[in-house]
Amino acid sequence: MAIPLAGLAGCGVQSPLAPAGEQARGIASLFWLMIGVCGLMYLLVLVFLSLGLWRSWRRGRQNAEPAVMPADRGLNRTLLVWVVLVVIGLTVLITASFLVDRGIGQARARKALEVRVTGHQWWWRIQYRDPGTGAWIETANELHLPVGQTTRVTLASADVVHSFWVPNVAQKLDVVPGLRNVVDLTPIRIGWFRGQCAEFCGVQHAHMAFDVKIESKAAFDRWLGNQAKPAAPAGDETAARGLRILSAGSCGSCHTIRGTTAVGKAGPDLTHFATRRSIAAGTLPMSRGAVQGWIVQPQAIKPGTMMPPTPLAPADADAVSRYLTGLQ
Ligand code: HEC
Ligand SMILES: [Cu+2]
Repeated sequence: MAIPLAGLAGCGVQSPLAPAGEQARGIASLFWLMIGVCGLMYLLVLVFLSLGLWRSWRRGRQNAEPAVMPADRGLNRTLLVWVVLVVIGLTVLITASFLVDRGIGQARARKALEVRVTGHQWWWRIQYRDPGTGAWIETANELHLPVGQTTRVTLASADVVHSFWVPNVAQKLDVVPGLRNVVDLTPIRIGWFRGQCAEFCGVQHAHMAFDVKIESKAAFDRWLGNQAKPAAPAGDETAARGLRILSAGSCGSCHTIRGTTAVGKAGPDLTHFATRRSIAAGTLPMSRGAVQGWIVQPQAIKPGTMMPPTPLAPADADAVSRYLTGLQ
């Protein structure tokens, strides 16, 4: 029932009305219940209002006196029915909202996959706890979730207040400096979705999105296993030259590419950059041309971003993009 409406709104991949998570499903059912109860009350008010207007209009035409007496028993009875209706409606809403909240809280008791997400102006650092070794595996701007299993996300901020929200999967939660907030995500449907920072955090707030992939447990394990590995070696001579340019330049002071000399922490981990679907927190689709444009002129694509422009000769930008798009 909910899904076609969300489809009409044209935003199925970033919509709380097209649930792909246990938590979002509860919230969506609460939404429809509220629409139902409040819509019914609204209709009732309109019906009685029209009736009243119509009666007074008719009376005006007949030049009759107002028919309502101060001690009108009918009026008292109607008011009583109305009060009872309002109380029942509010009780239904309060009970439902309490139950949905309890339902969302239940996931906290389950064993879960641990993920840390850190909000930065204007991108997301994402770290997975390796279930085998307990080590943290770092990536950025793309969250993978195994379907049918709870993932517990601990939120932190490196600078200002952000808000972590994957509308299709769960409720939104603020990302506050100095505070560790925790949200549980239990996906129920496979697919690509979109998360978005939901708290204004500076000029590029709108470009602080992330891709979310819900996949089977096997596909997720494969993905995580690959993310845990060091970077792939350069595939050809151009890529090797790209790696040399990258290592000689400033890139490595801000970015980590595990297995190379790049160990910076100020920007996204690029070890498996090419496995991502988009560039710069959902701003550009992943392609060689977009990577080149981003490296040379990030300020033109995302004005104010914390990455400085790097003046590279076209052939050098081409080589660097060749290397980066080979980082599977
Ligand atoms: C001063 C630190 C700094 C330097 C130097 C720097 N970057 Fe960045 N880089 C960043 C930050 C911060 C971001 C995230 C920007 C955003 O999305 O708003 C970023 C984003 C990126 C991305 C997109 C990553 C993603 O996950 O979408 C790529 C690719 C990249 N940088 C490559 C480079 C290369 C290549 C160089 C060297 C030519 C370089 N960077 C130099 C800080 C830096
Ligand atoms: Cu933000």
